[in-house]
Amino acid sequence: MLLRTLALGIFPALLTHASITVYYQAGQSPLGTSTSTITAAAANYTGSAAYNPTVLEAPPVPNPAITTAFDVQLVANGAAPAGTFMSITQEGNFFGFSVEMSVANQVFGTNASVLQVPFLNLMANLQQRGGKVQVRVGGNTQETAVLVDSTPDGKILEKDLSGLLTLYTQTPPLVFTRELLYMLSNISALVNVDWHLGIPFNDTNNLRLGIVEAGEAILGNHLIGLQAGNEPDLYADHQHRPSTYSPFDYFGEVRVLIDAMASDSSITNKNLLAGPNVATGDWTPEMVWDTGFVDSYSEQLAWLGVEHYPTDNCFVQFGTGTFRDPQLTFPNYLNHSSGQSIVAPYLNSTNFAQTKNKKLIMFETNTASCGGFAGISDSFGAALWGLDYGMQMAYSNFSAGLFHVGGQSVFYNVTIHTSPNEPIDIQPMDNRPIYYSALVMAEAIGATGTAQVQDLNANDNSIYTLPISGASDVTVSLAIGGGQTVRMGVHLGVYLQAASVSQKGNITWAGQTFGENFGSDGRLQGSEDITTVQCDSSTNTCSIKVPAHPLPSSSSRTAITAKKAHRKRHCDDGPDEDG
Ligand SMILES: *[C@@H]1O[C@H](CO)[C@@H](O)[C@H](O)[C@H]1NC(C)=O
Ligand SMILES: *[C@@H]1O[C@H](CO)[C@@H](O)[C@H](O)[C@H]1NC(C)=O
Ligand SMILES: *[C@@H]1O[C@H](CO)[C@@H](O)[C@H](O)[C@H]1NC(C)=O
Ligand SMILES: CC(=O)N[C@H]1CO[C@H](CO)[C@@H](O)[C@@H]1O
Repeated sequence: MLLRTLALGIFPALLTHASITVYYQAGQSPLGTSTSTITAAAANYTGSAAYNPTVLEAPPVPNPAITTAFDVQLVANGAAPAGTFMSITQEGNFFGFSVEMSVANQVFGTNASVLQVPFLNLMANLQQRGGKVQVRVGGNTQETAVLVDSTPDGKILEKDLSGLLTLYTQTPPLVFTRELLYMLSNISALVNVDWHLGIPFNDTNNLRLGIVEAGEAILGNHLIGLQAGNEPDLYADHQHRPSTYSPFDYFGEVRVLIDAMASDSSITNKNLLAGPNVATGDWTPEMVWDTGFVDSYSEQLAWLGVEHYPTDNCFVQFGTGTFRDPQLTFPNYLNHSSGQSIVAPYLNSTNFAQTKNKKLIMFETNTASCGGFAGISDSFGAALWGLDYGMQMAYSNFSAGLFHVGGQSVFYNVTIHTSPNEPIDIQPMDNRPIYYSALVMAEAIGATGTAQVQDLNANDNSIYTLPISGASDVTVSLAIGGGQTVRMGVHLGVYLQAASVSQKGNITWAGQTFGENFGSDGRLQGSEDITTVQCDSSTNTCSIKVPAHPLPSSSSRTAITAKKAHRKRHCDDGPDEDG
């Protein structure tokens, strides 16, 4: 049983082994004394989005201030306090990744014999905590991907930049070889990673099932899902289908796919499909459910899927849509409402999925489409946001949330290797704050497969993070009810912290870190820093302190050397790749 309270800032969690985990957001800069601001270097920066140096000002403390001492009553054995529910059981691979197909060779390796070692370490960190990891390889670039026997220069994938598909997505057509799939398979031979692949849907009159045939043959049981197309509700907007294209048309195309797979003797498992993978842009999921999609294809559907970003930054990437100032947008990511409002349109669908005995996955998400925001997507605030949103998805009965990696042209990558044009096995990776969200989530949910997540609406349902002044430490009194008792002095706390929500890099989880946002080998550095939480067995409560500034470390840390420094709502594409 995993119990969780409140929003960004304080997540006391009671784990099965009765240790207490507090995910801590440390203090933001006090109002008016913010030290970091957009520097001249950032203003003049012209490089790729992934290395944009913009550091925003930490938003001001909520006004009125939040209550700094409050009680949280936990109820034992799966019972939920009034007004909140227990989620379905969740697995340790809940928080996974979505990797745009065109950047597979910037994340996983060069080919099957040259794997990206830091990536293996990152997956191993998650496996150690959650037992397994899931990664989706797909996105807009899956739609035109063609499996070929070889490429002229021997690479595992090639983009045809001269053949940009449409004015709208600017997504390059892609060719790839079986070697890409061998690379994934060789990863799974070392770390417990399962894969979702995407079936190209650009031309369902001439389906290309090579990725299904080869994917199954090469990945075996590590292939767990096959997405039937990507964001079909945007096909008309992206000019990939006529403007009349409807959920019924998509329904019909999936029938064509199922029939083609049925008559393909090279495909043994015909029941791994995932759909409808709507962006929830032009269609709601209900519009697809109401075609009879799930009942008609129940046997073939292993997963139900959606994809969504809370907002977009298309104005900056493409000059279209609404300009959103990152500084003014930042506070939207720093409260508990953000995750709740992204998830709200899907609550009916997670319920619907349960009535059909299916699992709903958020196949692609991150801070904002069209690449995320400078100074938000790569800040500590994004780590807290990703964790709160991930927990909210789990609480809301999604079965996974996969955070997107889009390449050098986006601000939000979870991890990406530092120099894509150099041989990469010895290259460090750039680990972004969202990876810490994954780490914490894997540790909190664990590998039992029995964890349930609950939003306790703590502190009178306050949506806000902790006060930003060091004078405003918060103390949570966690009371354990229902006959469970606490033992004095044996409870341990670990903190996720940084000096400011706007900080890039040098985040710590239990005292350990990947250092700066740039250049890590994927191993956590430093010794684990675990705090003892005082519990009182006479009152059955534990007092958890959540200071508004970073705790002094109880151990020394090894610093890592830094190496270097939808158009409208349907623009979920970066200029080159991404989602
Ligand atoms: C894999 O990539 C390495 C480094 O670029 C190269 O030396 C090797 O020949 C490649 N292997 C294959 C099978 O293409
Ligand atoms: C929930 O989804 C089902 C299936 O699409 C639909 O029939 C029902 O009307 C939806 N309910 C609400 C409240 O939207
Ligand atoms: C999640 O599913 C459980 C089990 O069906 C249900 O009791 C709970 O209300 C659901 N939670 C939400 C937020 O819909
Ligand atoms: C375990 C596994 O999948 N090994 C594969 C690694 O990749 C090579 C191709 O380069 C395959 O031949 C191996 O089977």
